Amino acid sequence: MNSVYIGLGSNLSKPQKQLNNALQSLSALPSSQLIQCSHFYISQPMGPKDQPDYVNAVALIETKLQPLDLLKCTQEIELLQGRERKENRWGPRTLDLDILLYGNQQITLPNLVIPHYGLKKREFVLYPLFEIAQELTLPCGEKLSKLVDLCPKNGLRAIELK
Ligand code: ROI
Repeated sequence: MNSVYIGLGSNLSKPQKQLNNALQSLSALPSSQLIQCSHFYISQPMGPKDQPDYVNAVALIETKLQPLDLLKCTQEIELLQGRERKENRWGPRTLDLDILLYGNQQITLPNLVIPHYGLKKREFVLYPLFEIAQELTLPCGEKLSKLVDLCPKNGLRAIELK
């Protein structure tokens, strides 16, 4: 089994519902188990500001799926939840699933780079990840706690559970 952290993000079509649906789908992946998910967080859009705030979270799964098979599955979930190909790179989206970390592996393929390139700088990835993995050290040897200390929160806040 491999421990894999997945970043979830949405800012269209009821973002919290999108994340809940995605977690449901992740929990149903073959040869996998959903172990944990962070709180949901409201975050300011990175990129153009003329789009709604995002809801972000990070989930931990244990899986026997190989990285590219897992990528195929996460892309399928994105498409099932109305992700459109025409969405521009920095524009709003119904669902983003990013494979952030796959065990301690470093992977560089044309369609898959792990650790995810945004991981070290993005508050909406670092803080939810830190919530569920306080002792984590990245494959490059850097401590997650150090990266979090260096990263401004930018107004990021956990959504209150009702
Ligand atoms: N901004 C935030 N806050 N959260 C995201 O998940 C997110 N995803 C994106 C871009 C457009 C870069 N901005 C984001 O893809």
